[in-house]
Amino acid sequence: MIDCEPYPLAFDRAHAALLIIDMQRDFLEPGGFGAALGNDVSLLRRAIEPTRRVLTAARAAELLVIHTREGHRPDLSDLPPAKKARGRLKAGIGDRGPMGRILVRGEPGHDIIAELAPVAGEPVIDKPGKGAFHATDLDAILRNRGIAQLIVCGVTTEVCVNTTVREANDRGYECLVLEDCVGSYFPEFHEMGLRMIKAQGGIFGWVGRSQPLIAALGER
Ligand code: TIU
Repeated sequence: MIDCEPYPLAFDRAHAALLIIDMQRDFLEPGGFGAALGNDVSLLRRAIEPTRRVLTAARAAELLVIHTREGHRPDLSDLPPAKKARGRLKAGIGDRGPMGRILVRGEPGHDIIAELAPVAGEPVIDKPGKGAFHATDLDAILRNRGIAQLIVCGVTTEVCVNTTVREANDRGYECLVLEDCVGSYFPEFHEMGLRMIKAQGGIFGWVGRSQPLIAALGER
C-alpha cells in the first residue's frame, strides 16, 4: 500500500508504468519558449530532482518507463489551425524560438531535458495535443504490456498532466500523480489541479509524494 490521498493505493508493480510528461527544454529551461512567454521556469524546475529520483528507482525496479513530448511534425500538418492561432503570439508553435522552431519535433527545445533523458528501451510518445492518449499509440503500448496503473510525473500540472490523467481514467487506468514531481507556472493552478484529481474519493486518481513510491519500488 502506498500512502497517498484520498486513501492508500494498492500498488501493483507488475502492472505499473512510470509516465513522465513533457519534461522538455522549451518548457523548463531558462531561455526556452515558456520563459520567453514570461513564465517563471523555476516553478517547473522544482520537479526535476524528485522526478530524477523516481526515474532511477523505476529503472532499478524494471518498471516500464514512458516519456512524452508535446510537439508537431516539421511541416505542421498535425497542428490544428486553432492551436496555431491561440494566444496571438508573435512567436508561436512552428515559428523560430530561442531553441529552434517552437514545439517542432527534432528541434533542440522540443527535446527532453538532459537530467531526465530517455534511455534505450523507453518509449517516447510524441503527442500533438495536451493529453498523451489523443492521436498517439500510448494506449496500445500500455495494453500490450498489461499496464493498469500509471505513476505520473511531468509538466504542467493543470494542462498536460491533468488532461492525460483524465484520459487515462476514462480508459480504465489507475493514476498516482506525484505532487513533488509535477509543476505549473501558476501555483494556484498547481494546487487546484492536484485537488481536482483527488477530490470526490479520487474522481480521477490518487495524489501522493515521491518518497513512499520510491520506498515501495525498493521492496522486492
Ligand atoms: N505540457 C504542457 O503542459 N503544455 C502546455 O502547453 N502547458 C502549459 O501550461 N501551457
